Amino acid sequence: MVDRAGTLVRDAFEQPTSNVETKSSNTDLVTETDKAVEELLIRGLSKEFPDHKFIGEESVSGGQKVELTDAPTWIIDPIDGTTNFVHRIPLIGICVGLAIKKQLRAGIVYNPITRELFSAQKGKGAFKNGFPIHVSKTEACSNAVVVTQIGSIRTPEMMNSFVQSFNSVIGDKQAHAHRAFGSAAINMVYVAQGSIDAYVEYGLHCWDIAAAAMILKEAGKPFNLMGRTVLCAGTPSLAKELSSALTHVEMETEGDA
Ligand code: LIP
Repeated sequence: MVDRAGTLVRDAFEQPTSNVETKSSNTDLVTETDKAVEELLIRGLSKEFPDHKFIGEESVSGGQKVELTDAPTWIIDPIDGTTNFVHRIPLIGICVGLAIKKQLRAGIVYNPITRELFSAQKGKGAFKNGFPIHVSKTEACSNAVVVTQIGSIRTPEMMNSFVQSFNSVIGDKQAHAHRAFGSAAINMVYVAQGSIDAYVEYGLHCWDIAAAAMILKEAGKPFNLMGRTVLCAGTPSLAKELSSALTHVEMETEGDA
């Protein structure tokens, strides 16, 4: 099913951009392809699992409540990195996560452009195109490639956090490099495969992170799915050092969590 969704996204990626709409703000984009992919995934999964529930980015934009209950729930972001998709930057992820009793059980992040399929199931490890992946062993910020990302929320608090944290991590601590790939899921699976050492972003939603969080969790990282913040790193000492260098933003949890 994710395969079919991938074909849909790849076909659209090869055509000129059309039908871009904005949602909560001018920096929050959606396309016909986002909606079509979400519909395809929900239709297909409901057929196989009629009792299961769904949290989908575009369904929530259409007015559905974010409700994570004990029921098996598929958490879907049809295209994580919609702005990349709109600008034809090939860093996007079709994200499908499964939570049962509010615990993540499985996750898939598929980049249909690069044909990289990241997957994990609880207790079975994390994989890319079938091969095991692992987080990096980097301990110190001065040896790390760090992703700090700002999303669609550009409040003064958010901007201040981003700029202060950038100065502190990249300037004061002299991290090896700064990157930002424009998709929470891609940032996270890159931590999972050890290409980058750490990633921080505030203001995310559960659909941005659920599938990739499962992949990271398989590397032993605890995760608050509804917390709207990601701070992940290959090692606990890097996470600790980074956390003390960041200007944090307090986020309210999502839904009733
Ligand atoms: C996007 C994220 C991106 C983040 C944006 C947004 P979308 O998701 O993956 O990294 O910075 O705030 O949430 O809207 O492309 O699915």
